[in-house]
Amino acid sequence: MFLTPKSDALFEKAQRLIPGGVNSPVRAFRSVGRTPVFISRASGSRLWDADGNSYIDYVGSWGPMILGHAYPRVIEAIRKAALDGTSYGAPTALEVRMAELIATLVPSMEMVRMVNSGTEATMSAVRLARAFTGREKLLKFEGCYHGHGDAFLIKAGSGAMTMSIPDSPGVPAGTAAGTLTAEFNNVESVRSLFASYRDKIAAVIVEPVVGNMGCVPPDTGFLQELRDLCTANGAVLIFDEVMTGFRVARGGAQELFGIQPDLTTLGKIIGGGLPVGAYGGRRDIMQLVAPAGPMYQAGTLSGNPLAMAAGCETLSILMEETGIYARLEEKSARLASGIQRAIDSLWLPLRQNRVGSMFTLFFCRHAVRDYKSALTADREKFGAFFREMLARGVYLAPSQFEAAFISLAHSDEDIDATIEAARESLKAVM
Ligand code: KE4
Repeated sequence: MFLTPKSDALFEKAQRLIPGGVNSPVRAFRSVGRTPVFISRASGSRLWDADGNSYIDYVGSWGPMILGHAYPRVIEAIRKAALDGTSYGAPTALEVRMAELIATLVPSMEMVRMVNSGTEATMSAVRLARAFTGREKLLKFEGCYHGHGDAFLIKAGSGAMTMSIPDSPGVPAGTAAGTLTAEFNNVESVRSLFASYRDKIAAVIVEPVVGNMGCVPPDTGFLQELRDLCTANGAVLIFDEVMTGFRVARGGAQELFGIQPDLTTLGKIIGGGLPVGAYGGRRDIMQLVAPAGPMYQAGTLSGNPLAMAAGCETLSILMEETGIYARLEEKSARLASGIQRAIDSLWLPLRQNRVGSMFTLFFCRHAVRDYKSALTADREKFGAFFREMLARGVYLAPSQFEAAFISLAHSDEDIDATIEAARESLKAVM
């Protein structure tokens, strides 16, 4: 019997003090029909909850933990940095090192500014694109999530989609009017918006591989079409690689698909689990950012030494160790083919989408390639599957509209145990 009395008591208390008992909505497990487990520690591929239950973790803090939890070199880097103090509010050599690593691994990012979250990165990148072009409209895609900035909470994905509040109250009508929405993988929907708003669109922002309506890859040629349309219309192309950066390839989705955006936003992996975001790109655009230029953006803890130490160590490992992405691909392919065998043996109407080590199992019989098709998934069935897997010691992303992640720490035994748990869980719910 899978019991979580300590988590339940903690959640009871948390709800009196924290909205919904959590500090980020999707953690509340609301769409998967049970209360959350409270995590007490993590190591490698595993989490332990307050009741001592252990789980094979496929959330990885929503992407950052590509090396696995508590990776020794990263922990040591944080420990050493902390002995020299935790924050100075002044420039440090570590920030220069981080900028060098990013520029080396993502060559389109000629200059970069560190911030403290993916939301800050995307908000700043859009303000910069508006400053650079003198235009106001932002074009985003239904089901894509770029953080909780006002301009993005229009048909947003991730937790907003999970909770069916893709258009949040509190966003001023004027702000919402500044955001145009197109359909992912439908270049005609983009072309027609450019035809209607040609010289008013400052930027197109896209998750080059969507993680936030569940994992949805771009159709062949779609990203190139976006690149061409932005170039032809003088709009800034922003790749939101907060999730895909250093995840789907060492150089992110822009390396994988060979597309050069004008600006890129990063987060998650570049912090090694500490709060970090970044935006960067073409030098002629980035030179507008204060104090080099007039576009204002600032942050007390931007470039925090502990976060830089964790991030630099993580990126250094990803850069130094050969074969990391091949090993990640082997692990991911092993898991996907094992789950596919379970699906096929049970004749189930399920779909898997995967790009590298990010994936989603959709509870629907048709291909999921955009917001509309993602919405056809059976959330009840996904919730039941999630609960069955959790009880079998497998911690999936608690929403049908999220991506799950594999780390270097996931062993063959972890993966084979996950496949067996999936087979039993699918039998139990379908
Ligand atoms: P943060 O502000 O949460 O650091 O980053 C926002 C963000 C921006 N862009 C993309 C592509 C993202 O995936 C995110 C955040 N991702 C979600 C998971 N889908 C964070 C999890 C959460 O909201 O708790």
